Amino acid sequence: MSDQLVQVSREGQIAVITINNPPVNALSTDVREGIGEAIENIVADPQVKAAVLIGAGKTFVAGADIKEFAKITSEKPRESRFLQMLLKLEDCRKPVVAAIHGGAFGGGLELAMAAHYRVASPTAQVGQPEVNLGIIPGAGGTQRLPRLAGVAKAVEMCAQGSPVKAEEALRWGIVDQLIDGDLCAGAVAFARQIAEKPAPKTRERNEKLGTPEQNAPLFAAARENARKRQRGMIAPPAAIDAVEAATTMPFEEGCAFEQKRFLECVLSEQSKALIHVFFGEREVAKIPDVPKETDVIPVTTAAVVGAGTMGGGIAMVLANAGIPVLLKEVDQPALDRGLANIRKNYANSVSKGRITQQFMDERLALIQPTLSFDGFSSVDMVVEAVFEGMQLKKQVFAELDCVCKAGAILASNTSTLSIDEIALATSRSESVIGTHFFSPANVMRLLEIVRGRATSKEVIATCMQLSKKLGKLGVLVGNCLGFVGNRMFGPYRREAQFLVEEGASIEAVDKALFDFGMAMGPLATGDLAGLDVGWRIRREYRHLQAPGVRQPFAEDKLCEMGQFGQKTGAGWYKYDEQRRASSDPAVVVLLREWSAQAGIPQRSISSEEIVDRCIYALVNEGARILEQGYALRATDIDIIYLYGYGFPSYRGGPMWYADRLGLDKVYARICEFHRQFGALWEPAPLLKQLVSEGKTFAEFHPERGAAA
Ligand code: T1G
Repeated sequence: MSDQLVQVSREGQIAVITINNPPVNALSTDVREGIGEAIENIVADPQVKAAVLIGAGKTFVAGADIKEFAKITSEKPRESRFLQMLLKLEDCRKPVVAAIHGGAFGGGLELAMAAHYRVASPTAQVGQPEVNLGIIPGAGGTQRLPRLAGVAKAVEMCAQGSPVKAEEALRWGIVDQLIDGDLCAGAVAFARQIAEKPAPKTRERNEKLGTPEQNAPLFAAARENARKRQRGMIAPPAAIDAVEAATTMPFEEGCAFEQKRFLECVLSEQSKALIHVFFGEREVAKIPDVPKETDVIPVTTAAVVGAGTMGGGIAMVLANAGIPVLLKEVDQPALDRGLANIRKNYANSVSKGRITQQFMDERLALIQPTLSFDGFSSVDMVVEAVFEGMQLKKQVFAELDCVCKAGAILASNTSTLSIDEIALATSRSESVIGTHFFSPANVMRLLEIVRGRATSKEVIATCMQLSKKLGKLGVLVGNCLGFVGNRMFGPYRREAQFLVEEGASIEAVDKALFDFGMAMGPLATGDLAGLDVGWRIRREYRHLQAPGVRQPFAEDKLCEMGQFGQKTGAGWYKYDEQRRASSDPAVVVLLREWSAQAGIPQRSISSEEIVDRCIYALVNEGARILEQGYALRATDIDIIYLYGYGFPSYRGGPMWYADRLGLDKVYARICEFHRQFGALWEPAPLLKQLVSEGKTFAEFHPERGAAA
């Protein structure tokens, strides 16, 4: 087996060891053994003077086989066979050159660093992304990288997990040379040059490890940065500790320290959650009834109707992907406002060094403002982003139906309204789909793609594929009120309001969810998004509310007072010019009055109850969405909540979180709330069913024929 995965060929006196484990040459047990055997063979072969280690296919090595982590069951230190293989490679007396193309990530970079030299194609990337999986490098990465690149760069790469481009890797001494053109030929030529030279061992290169005095501020800054930017995650601090160990311990001891921290992390709930997210991000792209080979419609030109906050952001997303886009508004002042906003956003990114002025100018040139539908007849796709009202949207779609060419995709950025009803305004429902971007559209990664009853598979396949090109994570959902994300967010924010009406303070509710790991508390999130958005929708759908069922009143009352949140300088909190929030005593007083008028007894409420009511409200509604088939998998809901609603990635998403807690425990708590608060907390039938079957959301797959 290993000999297919690792092949050895010869270029004269240079052995070429090729790792061939598609699609990303993951270092499975067999691959690792194959490399070990190859090293033994070249050592034993007198003809061989040096060797090249290279990956077949699109990349060098994407790291350890993540699927194998599930086999690790105890923290008992174990002799890492991978570490041993790397020591054997490093001790090989014939120099080995790692030739990197695509990516050398995690164990892939550790393998390359155990080699004696590293060359790379200019487009290659290297990195230690393990923290994104809730772990740390486990095969000497935290010990060899600081010896090659210095402590500062190593701690940044291991704690933040971001990839480094080849040019920068060369600058930091991680790679020794960039090879243009044929990488293998270039690497063999390089190997010939160094064949007679001594084989430098990375583990013996201590000159870049610095002194405790030099390193102390570095590690302090790295820990502070991790505390702020990777709040709640255990792997980044562990990675910093391991790199620090490299500066205070001999190599072998440093590796043992790293191994111990690696095992702690890989057995943690956080790592299981983040690995679920890793594979989930890839699984959401798979639509059971829309196979990979489904025809897609080329989208080389586009148009956006509405240059408001969302329309402008969507136009930027399309332009950033190199797609020329018409941006239509109803009048010049509105168009000017939209364009000014776009320019401001780009200028902001230029000032922060995220993009170049040239990139900004090129993108702006792709955005063509217009006040008419001229030119719409030739575009491949239109995204409508006008005000959230059914009448207006149907009017726009009726106009698009007249002006757009046959086969053009007609998409709506609605965040709640029925795609099927919007499609009725056209003669081509099969071309109508929902593309729900999240604000700010040019920043948020999530794209909720809403399948209408008649939407064709080609249109679905096209939008799923296009989402990747736009740098978005496309998740396909069914057409129900609020789709998946907002439909679940309703009960979540409902409970947050109820808790305040029952006596919890605004700050306590937001703090409890923030401490749970949400990017922002539910009430502050309302102020950011604008309380009036939900208010308008509640008023439009008041007729659907079940009579006699308790409804939150606080936000409606704030909106009736014109307090829509940040955009009006006051909502749940009051805001200064820099939009910094502070508590608003006037709102606190009003809340108590409103609760008294509503006859709601006040009580002190624990943060545990606050979290349970908000998060379990998400889970219960998620279960309904699954059983009704508006989401393909529980994983899809998790990915939506991570990338659209700031749910902590290290908890895996609401459905995964519930599965790990134990659905029986979640169900029992929801039954308790049902008894205490009534019909709104009726447990979802699916939850009850899975508990009775001892199953999890992860094991549940809505039968085909459901809406999503
Ligand atoms: N293990 C197992 N499967 C993997 C994998 C891996 N390391 N990397 C990718 N896959 C699968 C993936 O699920 C998908 O499967 C297919 O390959 C193509 O991937 C010892 C402990 C390299 C940038 O974190 O970031 O090393 O969906 O769709 O967009 O210290 O894959 O087709 O069935 O992502 O071109 C550290 C993980 C591991 C890098 C390519 N390494 N991979 O992106 O393709 S821990 C990583 C990636 C470790 C050591 C430690 C990306 C990629 P399917 P894809 P892509």
